[in-house]
Amino acid sequence: MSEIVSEIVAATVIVTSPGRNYVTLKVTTRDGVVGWGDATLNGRELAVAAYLRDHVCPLLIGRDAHRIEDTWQYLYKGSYWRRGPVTMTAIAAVDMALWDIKGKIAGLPVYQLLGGAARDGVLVYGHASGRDVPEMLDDVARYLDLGYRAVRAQAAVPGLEGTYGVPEAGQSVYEPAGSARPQEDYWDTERYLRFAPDMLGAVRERFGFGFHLLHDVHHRLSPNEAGRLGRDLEPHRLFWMEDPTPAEDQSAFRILRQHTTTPIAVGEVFNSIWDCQQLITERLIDYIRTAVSHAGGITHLRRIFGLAELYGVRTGSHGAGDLSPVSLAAALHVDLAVPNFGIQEYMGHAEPADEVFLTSYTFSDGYFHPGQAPGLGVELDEKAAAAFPYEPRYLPVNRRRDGSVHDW
Ligand code: CS2
Ligand code: MG
Repeated sequence: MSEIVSEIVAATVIVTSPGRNYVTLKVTTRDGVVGWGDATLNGRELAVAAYLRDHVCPLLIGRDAHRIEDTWQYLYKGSYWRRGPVTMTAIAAVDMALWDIKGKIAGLPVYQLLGGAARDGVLVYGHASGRDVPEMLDDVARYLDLGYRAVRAQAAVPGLEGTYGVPEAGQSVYEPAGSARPQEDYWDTERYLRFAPDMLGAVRERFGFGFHLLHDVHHRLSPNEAGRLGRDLEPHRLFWMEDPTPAEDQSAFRILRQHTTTPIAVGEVFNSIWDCQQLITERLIDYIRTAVSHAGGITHLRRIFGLAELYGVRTGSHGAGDLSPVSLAAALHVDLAVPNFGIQEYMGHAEPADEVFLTSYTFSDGYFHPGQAPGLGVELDEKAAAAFPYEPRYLPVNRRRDGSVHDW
């Protein structure tokens, strides 16, 4: 039996809602070293909190915090019921916390444990949006003035209430999980397909081609409709068209890929390498967007990105506001170290979050850096967290004009 170098003596789950709900795992070793892991699954937060509290935390006590791979295998294979967003988000939180501890004990930022920096900074893209095209264009201008070199553009589709990606009036950061029961949005594909090319064309018309322009379709088209959109977007030279179709239908991308050269990015709803294996090995996508908090943590994300590198697929990690600052920090450490980095999403977090999560990452001239703090570089203030109790919040549901449910 191998010696326990750094014994885990406590593992607790903190649910807090500074601007939105977050679930955070705290792992403590006998020497008092604390590691943090993000366990937030938007709209299903308490499922992960319970999975951790009832089925994972008790099993961590007495384990060696240094044995990250063994713990990952123990939790993944030991549960028998593999994969899925709840299980893999729980495993991700443990994984992040153990990498945080390992870095703190070594006195090194986690990216140094992953092979060191492969680049000077992490290119990020911001979220420009508007309730109409002029408002969206002004928001793009704001991001460019802030020094962003890549901007995602989303605007409300005329005639559709509650278009994805557009904050409510007064919302500083778009928060889709805004109500105690799912808000019911109305969707019309034809309206969207007529509107999106002109909307994105207006961005190029006003600002030119000197920066990366991205757009999120958010899972809503058929492969043929997505091929039509991709072709209509080709003159606008997008950096990527994101989630054009429901991501789980991997073979559908063979159809889409034949219709357009607009780059494709998929993966934020995936939680394992098996969810994207076909997309990567058949080169059906250009960017893989798996998130450190939903795809098994740093350990599994490195496997996914390693497979992607073999096939010329670059990374484009999910970084929405419902991934906590702990996730953003973990993603930045991986982004800095991987050879096939593409871009990192940065949506930002609603103000009160910075009262709870004390971060070390920095932004300059369009690039983030995770910083030199040992571990992940984020600490959670438990006293501050206690001031923001959990509130039930659900993501919206999309319906077509005939009332049937569509992809949101
Ligand atoms: C979006 C996300 O950021 C994105 O690319 O797809 O905002 C997504 O809608 C949320 O993470 C869902 O919780
Ligand atoms: Mg998305």
